[in-house]
Amino acid sequence: MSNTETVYQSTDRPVVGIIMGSTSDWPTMEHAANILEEFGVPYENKVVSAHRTPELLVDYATKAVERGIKVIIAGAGGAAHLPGMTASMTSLPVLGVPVQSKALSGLDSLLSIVQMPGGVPVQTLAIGNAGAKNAGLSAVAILALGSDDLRAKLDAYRAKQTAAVYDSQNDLPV
Ligand code: RP5
Repeated sequence: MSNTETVYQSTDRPVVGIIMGSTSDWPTMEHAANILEEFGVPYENKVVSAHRTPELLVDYATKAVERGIKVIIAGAGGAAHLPGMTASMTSLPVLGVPVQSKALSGLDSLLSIVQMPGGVPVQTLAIGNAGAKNAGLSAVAILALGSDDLRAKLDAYRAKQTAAVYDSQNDLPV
C-alpha cells in the first residue's frame, strides 16, 4: 500500500485542496467537488485570492504539503493568477480551471493560466464547468497512481460513461 492509499483510506483529512479566487467561482468549482464527492476523496474548498488575500495564498501554498494535500485544484477568472502563483510556491500538482468571466467569456482566464513559463507547470483545463469536472477527474487519476481502489472506481466510471453513449443511440430517430 502506498502513502497515498494510506492517506486516502484512513483519514477524513483532505488530500485535494480546491481553491478559488472568489465565492462567485463556486458554481463552476462545485463541479470538481462533485466528482471528488462521488469518488469518496476527502477534499476542502477555500476562497484564496491572489490579489485580495495574497498573504493567505502564500500561507496556503507553502503549508499544503505538510497539511497532507496531494493535489491542488485552483480556479479563477479574469486576471487569473491564482493557479500560477500557487504553483510557484509548491511542487504539488496544480490543476488550473479557467472560470468563465463576464467580460471576455473566460478567454482572459484561460490565457492567464495556461501561459506559464517553463519550469513552473500548471495543468490547465478547459474553460468553465467541463474544466472543473475534468480537474476533479484528473485529481482522481493522480491519486489512483497510488490506490488500486481508486483506479477500479475510475475505470468503472469511464466504462459506465461509454455504455451510456452506446445506449443513447436508441434515443435517435431511425
Ligand atoms: C477573480 O475575479 C475571481 O476568481 C473571480 O472569477 C473574478 C471575479 O471575482 P468577484 O468580483 O466576483 O469576487 O479573482
